[in-house]
Amino acid sequence: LGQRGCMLWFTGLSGSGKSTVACTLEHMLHELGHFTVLLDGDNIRHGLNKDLGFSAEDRAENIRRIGEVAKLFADSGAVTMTSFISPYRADRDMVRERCRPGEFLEVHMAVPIEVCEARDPKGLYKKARAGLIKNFTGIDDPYEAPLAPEIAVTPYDEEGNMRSPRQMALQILDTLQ
Ligand code: GGZ
Repeated sequence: LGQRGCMLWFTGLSGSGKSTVACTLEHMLHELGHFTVLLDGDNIRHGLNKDLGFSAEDRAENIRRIGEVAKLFADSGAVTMTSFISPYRADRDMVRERCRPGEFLEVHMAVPIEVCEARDPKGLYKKARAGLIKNFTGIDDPYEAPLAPEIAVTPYDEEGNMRSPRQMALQILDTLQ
């Protein structure tokens, strides 16, 4: 952490908890006096990127623009968190290559699809299974998991208990500090 700002790039399936954990972590960082920015679907896909859909090309452009915006904030000293599926390794690596060494930290929400689908908070998996949503990540569209993420967040602890969003955020904070 420190004064320089950085980018915490959350990646994972729909329903993996990216936004919930990023939001929890943002509150913790605030408490510690850090300047933070959180970019997610609500403030990006409904605004800057509302012209983009979910084809591979549009997802790539979505991630490219988010990367550029995130870099502006990170270079201004903010701990910048992004919460997007970002399913393609090449798209994430492109953002990483635009960053200073150590600026880009990939946070993999390593939650199995079975768990995400069982949660299905917005009923999107159900719709995708029924063919009502096409190209849904994990169902009929790919998700390329990071090969060497700086931080991997797993949904269960060593005893097999489900971790809370707070515990997951603390795990990330520990790694950062
Ligand atoms: C995946 C989709 C799709 C398709 C709509 N595939 O759970 P959510 O609702 O809130 O998060 C998903 C969000 C994914 O947008 P991203 O900008 O994160 O995607 S990417 O990084 O791949 O560009 C989901 C909803 O949008 N959604 N259609 N086909 N998720």
